[in-house]
Amino acid sequence: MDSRSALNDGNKWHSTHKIYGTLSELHTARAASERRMESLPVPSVQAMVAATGGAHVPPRYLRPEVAADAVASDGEAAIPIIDFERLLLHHPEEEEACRGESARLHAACQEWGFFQLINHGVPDDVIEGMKANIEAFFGLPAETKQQFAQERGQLEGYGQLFVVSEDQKLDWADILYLNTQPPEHRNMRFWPDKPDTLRSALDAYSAAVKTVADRLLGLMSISLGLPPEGIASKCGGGGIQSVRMNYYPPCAEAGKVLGFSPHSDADLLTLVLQVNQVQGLQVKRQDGSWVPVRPLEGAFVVNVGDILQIFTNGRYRSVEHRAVINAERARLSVAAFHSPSIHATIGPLLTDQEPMYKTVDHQSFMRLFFSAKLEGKSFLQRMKLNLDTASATTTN
Ligand SMILES: O=C(O)CCC(=O)C(=O)O
Repeated sequence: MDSRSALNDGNKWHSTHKIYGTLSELHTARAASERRMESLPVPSVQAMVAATGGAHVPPRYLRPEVAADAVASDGEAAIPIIDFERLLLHHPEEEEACRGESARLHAACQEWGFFQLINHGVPDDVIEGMKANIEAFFGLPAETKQQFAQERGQLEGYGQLFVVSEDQKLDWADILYLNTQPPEHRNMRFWPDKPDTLRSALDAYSAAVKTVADRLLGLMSISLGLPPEGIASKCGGGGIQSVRMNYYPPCAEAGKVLGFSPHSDADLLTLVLQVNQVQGLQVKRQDGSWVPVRPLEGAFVVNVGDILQIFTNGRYRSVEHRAVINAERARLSVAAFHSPSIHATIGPLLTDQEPMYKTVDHQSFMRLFFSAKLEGKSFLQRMKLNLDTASATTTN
């Protein structure tokens, strides 16, 4: 997930037609692009649960297919754990430890697309400040939260994302979605001033997390055989960040709903903070089963996004994930999405193999992403080149 206030500048068609493969792709892309980037308004799930006690689940939230999914049991499989401090070791006698950790990071991005990052250096008070403020925000009365509700034609604010039709199934969650970095991309209209420390807590948190993401991208560049600034140099100067704060209320029929539909993230790199240690995030394995993430206290869950998969021409994997619901306890998480500037071009930057993906401008990429409902990795599929016709139809 990712949005840019810079994208919300009306419904202009940008001159990207050269980079789409076929006429029908061009028409599909144009139709998506001309749609407004917005999500249809839906009721607050938290308010619904408060009113009904959560015993009744309206049909729009029921997902009977979830019951048949295979979920790995405790101890069966786990996403790798990466130690950030070890990645940064630089004394000669520490070289081996550093090299070993870098190899583990590279393997995690290729095999899992996910890892937990420990010893990341973001101060405890910054993390605790973020957690306390977001818990306090979702604890406010419904009418107070509504003061920061999304408005038609844009994505930021309190509400939901990816709701594009009246009959689509809905996620059992409420969110607060904001552009956070650089500061000039912020729309303070949607930044809650209640609790009164939320703005400063999010400001400190978003800056600290962006620093970690940028350093990880530098280390990944080296692992990929690029100069340290290899990925950053394709980001159009600094890159951008948005933050999605998720509140998943408990549900008496937890096994029949989903907090977050299966999806992959559109960005380069996502860093997720598990706010209250209630388990819920699950990662899809190649055999189709789901592996629950058991959050480590103080760690970030990091995942590769679609843009990094495209940049690395498929070497790093953007993996499908979802959030399930707890029957008794609310769950909260804070996901920070890191993307290139909106003026960047999205396409493979590793050139030692034939390109597997189209090259498009970031603005068109995001419009396509936000104008459809979440459906696993179907969005990334649409970015794939048909290699048989690639040379005739693209400018890669
Ligand atoms: O709630 C979570 O742990 C995951 C959230 C997520 O996937 C997202 O916000 O993109």
